[in-house]
Amino acid sequence: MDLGADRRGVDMGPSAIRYAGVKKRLEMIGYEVEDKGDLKVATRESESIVYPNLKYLKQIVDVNRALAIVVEQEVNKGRFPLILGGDHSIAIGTIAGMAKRKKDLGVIWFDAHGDLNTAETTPSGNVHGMSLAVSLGIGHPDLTGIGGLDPKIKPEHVVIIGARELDRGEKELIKRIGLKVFTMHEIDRLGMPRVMEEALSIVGKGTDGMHLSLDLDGLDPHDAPGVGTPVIGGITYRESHLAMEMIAEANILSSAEFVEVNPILDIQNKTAKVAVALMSSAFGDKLL
Ligand code: 5AB
Ligand code: MN
Ligand code: MN
Ligand code: MN
Repeated sequence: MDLGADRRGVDMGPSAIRYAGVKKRLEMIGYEVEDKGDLKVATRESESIVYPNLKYLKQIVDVNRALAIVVEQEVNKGRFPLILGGDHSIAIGTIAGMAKRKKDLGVIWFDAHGDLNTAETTPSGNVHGMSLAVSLGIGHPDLTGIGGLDPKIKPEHVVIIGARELDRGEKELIKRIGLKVFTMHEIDRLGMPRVMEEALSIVGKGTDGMHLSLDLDGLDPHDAPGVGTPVIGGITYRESHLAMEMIAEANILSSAEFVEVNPILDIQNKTAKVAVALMSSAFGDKLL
């Protein structure tokens, strides 16, 4: 889906990731992979914007309701849900589905952005900049109500990694609810190993599972050029690999999504290939 963003093209992200060989790569390291195909998404050209500060609200709600149901069903079968995006608004459905089974879900939000806006604070009206707030129970009731009325995750179980472009309202919210954010500043100062140690200890404390929500724009645009909202000064390819390897070692991952891959802006499918490489590390692939 790309209805949650202004820039067109992330709806083709899942195709690009499939083309980059995600299934084969995961099978190579020993997983049995079932591709459930794409969810049905309304066509932008046949829809119109009703609320300028919540663009395509209804269409996004529909997709995320459907997503939450599939995610829950797959977890109930004992499977690991891996969601490919698509704009980041799909995290709403993924996390709502997981929350049905995990009452204390930890979340690593790997992103240049906070995705903590609401209809009141958004500078763009784009729902992909609101999905973390929604999962925390903050935002429009049509969004926060997906998969039940309760907040799906608690602030003390969430960390953001890679932030370098936060809006004013997002900064205020972070302070108000006490969210742990490892900005690029902390990554520069502490280094990725320390940041991941601290992050994993937070998301592993008092939790019954962990979700990785990886927005490819968390990486530096040099390494991941095919994203809708690039921000310079990001996490390197090697640092992001280390982060994934440390996630694999922690052995607490229970779901993951890789989002915001934009093939239109990409260079020879590089960003989709990076996404697949990171997935394989997060799933335990080792160099030796
Ligand atoms: B993404 C911005 N904060 O709300 C907004 O790519 C950008 O899922 C949001 O992280 C970027 O429109 C959303 C300016
Ligand atoms: Mn982002
Ligand atoms: Mn807890
Ligand atoms: Mn995002």
